[in-house]
Amino acid sequence: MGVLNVTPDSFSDGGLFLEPGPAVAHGRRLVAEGAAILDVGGESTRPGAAPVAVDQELWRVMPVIEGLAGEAARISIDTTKAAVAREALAAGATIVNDVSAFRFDPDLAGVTADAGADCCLMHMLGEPRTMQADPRYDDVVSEVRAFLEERLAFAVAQGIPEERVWLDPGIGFGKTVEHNLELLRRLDEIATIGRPLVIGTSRKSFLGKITGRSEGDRLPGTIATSVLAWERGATVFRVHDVAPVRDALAVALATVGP
Ligand code: PMM
Repeated sequence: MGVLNVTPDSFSDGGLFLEPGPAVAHGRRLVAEGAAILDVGGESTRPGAAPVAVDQELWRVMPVIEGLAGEAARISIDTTKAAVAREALAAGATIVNDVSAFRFDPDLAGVTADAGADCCLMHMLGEPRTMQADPRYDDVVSEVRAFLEERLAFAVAQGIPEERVWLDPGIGFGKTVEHNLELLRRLDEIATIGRPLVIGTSRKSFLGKITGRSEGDRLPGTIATSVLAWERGATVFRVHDVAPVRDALAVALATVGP
């Protein structure tokens, strides 16, 4: 899953692809690099980020989705808003990636169900504005696991078939470095829920805290964590650098015996 942020303020690619032309070109590049999914987002979820109005978000993402609708990759809309998902799905998106796991907009699950779309439900402690202010858990893995099971049940109750739900522990969303590492260490416990597991470590700040590297130099950490996550059950990898992560995963996969 290649990251395509059409935002002025996302932490590593904010402002790079605000115009539809460069954003669509970048999406095509990610497909050429081997992305099976393009995750298009118009609202930054970085810690402390301010919410974006529906109109503004639509204005950012719709030309990009329309421009990429014919490409050889599925399009996922990274939004918490039903109104944005509705338009995106009508224009060709087939996956709803909601970092709030249907908590922020009561209508988003219904829109997803009606469209017959797949969805990715992610764990976040609270909301982006406040999530990194002293996050605490008794046991981060069992709490994230219980949350994801509860949101999966909610989605099914709202009419989304279980087979259409993917889950994501939400690396960096209301978590300290230790919480992120514990989730990666014990990711197999979350995989036992039995739904496809999405993981997004790409260029995130915990990699910088470990290596001392800035955002553009965190690819080795992204690769290491993606391969470890694959070994522990992840099957969808949300990354900025598609080609190198794909190569790393291809090599990891080749080590599995016949
Ligand atoms: N991370 C970000 C945004 N959306 N969605 C999912 N499912 N999982 C993630 O880890 C995730 C996400 C933040 O990263 P960005 O600013 O690079 O988009």
